[in-house]
Amino acid sequence: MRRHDLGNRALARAAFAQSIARGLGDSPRWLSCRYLYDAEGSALFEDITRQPEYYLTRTEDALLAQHASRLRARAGAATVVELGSGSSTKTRHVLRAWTLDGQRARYVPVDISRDMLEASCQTLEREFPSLEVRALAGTYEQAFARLREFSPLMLLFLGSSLGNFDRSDTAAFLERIADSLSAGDHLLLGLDLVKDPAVLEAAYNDAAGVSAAFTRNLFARMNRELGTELDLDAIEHVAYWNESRERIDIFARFTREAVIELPELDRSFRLAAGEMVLTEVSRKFRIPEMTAAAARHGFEAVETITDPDQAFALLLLRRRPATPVPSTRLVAQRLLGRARARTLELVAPLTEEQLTRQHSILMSPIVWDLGHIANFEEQWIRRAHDPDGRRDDEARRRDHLYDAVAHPRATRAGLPLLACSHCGRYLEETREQTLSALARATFPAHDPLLAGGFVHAMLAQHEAQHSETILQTIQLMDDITYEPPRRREPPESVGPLAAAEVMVPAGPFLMGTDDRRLAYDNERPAHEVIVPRFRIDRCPTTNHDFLRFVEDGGYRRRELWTAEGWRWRLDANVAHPAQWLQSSDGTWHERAFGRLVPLALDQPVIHVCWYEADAYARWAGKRLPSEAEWEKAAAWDLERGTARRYPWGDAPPSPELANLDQRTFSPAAVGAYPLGASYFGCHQLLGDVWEWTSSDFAPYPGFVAFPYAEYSEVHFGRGYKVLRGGSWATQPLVARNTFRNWDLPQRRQLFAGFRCARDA
Ligand code: AVI
Repeated sequence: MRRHDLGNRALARAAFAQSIARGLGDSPRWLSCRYLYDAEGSALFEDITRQPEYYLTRTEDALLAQHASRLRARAGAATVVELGSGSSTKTRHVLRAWTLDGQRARYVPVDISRDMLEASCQTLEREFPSLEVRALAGTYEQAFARLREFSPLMLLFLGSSLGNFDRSDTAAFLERIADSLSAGDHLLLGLDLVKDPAVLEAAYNDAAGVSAAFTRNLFARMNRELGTELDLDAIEHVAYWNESRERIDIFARFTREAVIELPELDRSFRLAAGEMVLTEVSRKFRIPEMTAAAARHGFEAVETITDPDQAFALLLLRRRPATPVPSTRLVAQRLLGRARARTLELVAPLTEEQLTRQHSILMSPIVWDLGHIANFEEQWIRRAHDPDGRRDDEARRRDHLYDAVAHPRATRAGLPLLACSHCGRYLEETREQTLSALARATFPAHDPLLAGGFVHAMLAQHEAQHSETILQTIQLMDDITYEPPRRREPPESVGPLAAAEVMVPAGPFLMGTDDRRLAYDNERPAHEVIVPRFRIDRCPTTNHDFLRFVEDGGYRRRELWTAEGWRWRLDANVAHPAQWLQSSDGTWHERAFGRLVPLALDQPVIHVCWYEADAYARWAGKRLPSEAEWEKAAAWDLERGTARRYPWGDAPPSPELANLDQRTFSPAAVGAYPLGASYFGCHQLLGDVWEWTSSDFAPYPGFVAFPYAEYSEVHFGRGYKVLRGGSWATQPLVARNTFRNWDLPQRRQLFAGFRCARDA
């Protein structure tokens, strides 16, 4: 946790600037309430809690004083963990009850401010001699990963702080808490209740003007930390009851035009006179709705405590035993079933001849891919379930025939491959054996092949990857118009994006993953990488951009190419991307699955090799991103200090988020997936086109080959370049921020494009 401590001043400043750019770049504009609480803001908030109109803290404090021992009786001698502990004042009532008569107890305050934690730890240990204090400095999200260590526990989230999230964030927050707690752990929420709007509005518009000073301090903080020169006298505090959303909305209203410059991000925002920026929401709760929401996230209500005026509530919840997740067996069956259905669907329109012929020396005949899928499955199921089982000669012959290392792609057509019908039977029979082994399988934690269904997920991923290879082969067939059984139009672009690039600040991030269920060995282990500040394009390079390079003589200008790139360019004798064609009247078309279509200028360029991407980047005065830069731009949430599984978060891919899953048969226009943007605001990082990076394929520090060296290890240091992100032809099962693909720099058959980066 310490490593990503946002207490580091430079990092905290960068996160603040980034957050402002995210909020002011949005419509309507907002600013994150996280940043209201610097030292000055926290002091002002303490002052708010003492104002006569602000009843919340007083009421909650009285409820805790009166009912702490009851809570102790209900929750048992659990460790008390508190989110956003601040100075831990209200918590003293709880700690008093927990340490009554010298009972030993443990308190784990979580706060972003290390200074605050150190000060309050010392005082608390002095005040409560039988209390062990274990502070966690970091964001809530970082703390969630550690909660299991402290179970049985009672997690406190007091002060109605849950009200400062908007509705979707509340649900996500509850879900994350539920995931991090163990069955039987408790959650104590302090909740301000819906009441007379006049009382509520007064609480956020105190007569002494402290609330106004609190809002204004956000801009004073910008002036202090980011060097903006805002006139604070021209900023008004506006807070009123939003009836339909049952919350107080708090705005900063600019009485004069103002400009917020963020030079480190190359961003500048003009705020018009009269413009209001949302700085905070403070939602008010109804107990039945809240207990229902908690129930949806796996909590049962244990106790509800309110004051006589029903102004405020303490809601004690208990984590129910996790609802049984679909069993490992069921998941394995589903993954394997889906991958197989897709393979068969994709090859269904092809004739025997098309399946058997070698269409390009770069690709296998498709029957080889099919036989290899079956053989790979046959071998791994045997290794997982019957490692000592004997292989007869026939089986060994099959193993040799479909050995990808022994037979390079160009030679595979010459092998005595199974005919299509035999191959179909081989796939079917192998799958029957797999499913019957699966029906009897256990998944012992000590067996890395079987634990969590690893080997079955690996087989499904392997087949999913081959389905993309098969699509590459079909794209290279010159005698067919391929009509897929199912096709979907991608969404339309929401229009040009405001900035062409985003700035990613310097600092550490966690690259890779420790996941052992789905991730490949080359994605492991998660490790800290420090990347200097850089700029990266918000979208992949489009056909429009690439055409400008072509028309500017990009393929003729030696100075734009590396020595090897130029050699390739001369040998291959190319002057445009692999599937482009120019008509005699000068117009450009693109060949896609046997169809000639006008070149779609707003789509990412596709079927370019690394050399072409590299030359383009040089022409544009940029460079390709390293894979660490790509992954940071895709995965890192600077404010939470955690990595996302997908650019948009942890929710699985869907057709609104990314162009994946072999349905569109083409990249989508840039700007078509605003909901899929990453924390830093990059679009279309997953799906559409694989993106070439500047990096050579190499192991991460601490890499261990598993379960076989031929997947990754034998390819390290062999001149392969890494691609990231996945294309429209990638199945969601193999699309994630940490996934690494690789190929030689001259290869153009991949559904690959790129985006550029540059130093900042
Ligand atoms: C911290 N939080 C629960 C306060 C509230 O009431 O929503 C923040 C606050 N903002 C203005 N006044 C109080």
